[in-house]
Amino acid sequence: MMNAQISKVDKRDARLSMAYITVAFIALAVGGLMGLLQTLVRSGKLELPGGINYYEILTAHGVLLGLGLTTYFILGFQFAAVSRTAGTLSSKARLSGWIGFIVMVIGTIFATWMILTNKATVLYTFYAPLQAHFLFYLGLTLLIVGSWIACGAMIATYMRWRKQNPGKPSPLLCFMVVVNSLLWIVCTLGVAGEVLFQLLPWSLGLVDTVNVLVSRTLFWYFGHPLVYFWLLPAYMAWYVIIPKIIGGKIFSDSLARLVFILFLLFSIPVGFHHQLTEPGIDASWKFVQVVLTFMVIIPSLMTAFSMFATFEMFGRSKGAKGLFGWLKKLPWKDARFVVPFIGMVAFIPAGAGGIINASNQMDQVVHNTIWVTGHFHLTVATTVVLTFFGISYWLIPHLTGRVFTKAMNRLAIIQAICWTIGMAFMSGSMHLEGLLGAPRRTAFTTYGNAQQALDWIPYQVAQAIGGSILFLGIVLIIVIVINLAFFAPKGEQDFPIGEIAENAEKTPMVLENWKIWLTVLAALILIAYTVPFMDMIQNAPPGSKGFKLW
Ligand code: HAS
Repeated sequence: MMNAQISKVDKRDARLSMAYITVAFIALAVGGLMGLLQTLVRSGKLELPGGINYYEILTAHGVLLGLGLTTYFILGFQFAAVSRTAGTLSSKARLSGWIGFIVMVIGTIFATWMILTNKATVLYTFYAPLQAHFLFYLGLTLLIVGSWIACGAMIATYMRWRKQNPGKPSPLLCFMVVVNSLLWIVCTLGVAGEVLFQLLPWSLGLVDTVNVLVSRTLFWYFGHPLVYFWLLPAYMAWYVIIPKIIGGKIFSDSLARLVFILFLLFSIPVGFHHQLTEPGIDASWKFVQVVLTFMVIIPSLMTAFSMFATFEMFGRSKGAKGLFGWLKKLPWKDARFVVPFIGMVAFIPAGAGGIINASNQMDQVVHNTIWVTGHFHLTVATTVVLTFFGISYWLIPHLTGRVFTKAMNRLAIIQAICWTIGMAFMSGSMHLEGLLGAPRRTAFTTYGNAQQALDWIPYQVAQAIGGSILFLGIVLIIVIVINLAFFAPKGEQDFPIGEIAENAEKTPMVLENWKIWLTVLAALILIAYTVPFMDMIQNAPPGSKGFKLW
């Protein structure tokens, strides 16, 4: 049921949402510059000036883009989505949103300051035994705590709606925000535990060792659901907003809700698939978590089906003939559709790469190679980020009382073409070079024999070409975003919300029975992690102290 009467985000909520989105694009600009420098260094064509450490800019690139751009944009988008569908935030919820924002910004400043002063050159996964200054870990803790406060405000607004509309399914977009917020809160418990009980005391000198296996397991308990925390806002736009933009209908409300519930259940108990080559974890538990990983592929396949159904239903309604006639009926001149669509198409090879990663035997070939870097530059840096750009083209003018002009629409399509070409060069060559065994996270692949390094140079030059084109794409998106926020003509830009197709099934209320879903989630996490985690504690390396975390 759409709350159709709310058509505009309240100005006060719009300011809150824009604050988060502004920080997101600042992170994109700085983090993107670091990415350009990385590809130039790796091509052997650039020496970093002033003895800047390559791994310092690699850490900045990963933290600012992987954790900064995504988290701030997602929270900004989710606040706008909740306000647009479940009603204007209460003053308490809005205040919590601002408190969360301030806590996150303080944390971001600490973490970025430590990175840029070479006191936290630990990459975005901050694996021990690499150690950062304690302010880096404190900064990350504040970033997460601030995001919890923000998610709490969104969930409280959803609960208010449910109380005001007993027995009715909540607005689909608001339901999706709640699932993504719950997923984020549950999965960040892992990394919060790692930082608070292991890395912070260790970096403060309170303990002198750290149980590395436990720290990595807590990180990857968080690390894979992190990618779905990124993906689900893109899916929100695909399911609820794209149908409206193309002039179609949402294929099925209950399928969309079920997809999100499946992500909530299966995206968390799978972290071992990042640790398949790791000693100290019994292979049978790795097998259990790989099976669960393959479960989490299913909601994406359902999404592919649902998108094709949405497009075809619309095309047929416009008289499309033949197997693919509906493709012609889609709005190919509208950046609000075309840019996320390119993200969808990119997700086909990206997802296939994920399935290769998750396949134990094949992962032995690609693990820790630059293939994995190619994988996530397709998934998060193309599918998710291009969808975020597509959302920005209507969301930013909607929030700032301006319009998305024809000129900006044209520039947005040019930007997406630039992104696609740059990423084809960069991610494509990363995948190929990874298959040749080139390691990831290295300034310059001189590992192994010199001949090998020479073999890899052409791929790194291709990455530098791709990275430079991508950086041009970043300049373009920053120009568009600044224009839409401050210079585009004043006016009303619609916040598109799709309607459910007439013949769609009625939405079963069980999908909003959080007691059931959170109980199943807790059971899956306990099944997947209890025994192997106890194993890590009981058989901790000699000299470990206390609860064997150190
Ligand atoms: Fe991944 C590593 C497995 C999805 C991001 N992944 C990473 C890392 C990142 C990342 C950041 O199992 C590196 C972490 C690090 O630094 O070490 N990944 C998967 C699997 C999926 C997957 C099984 N990954 C993602 C998404 C990400 C992301 C989404 C970010 C947003 N990934 C792994 C594994 C590793 C890994 C291992 C560790 C590797 C190692 O050894 O270290 C699945 O969710 C993928 C399912 C998706 C599909 C595709 C469905 C297609 C759709 C679009 C259809 C197109 C349409 C348009 C409708 C099966 C939905 C119309 C088209 C027309 C042509 C008309």
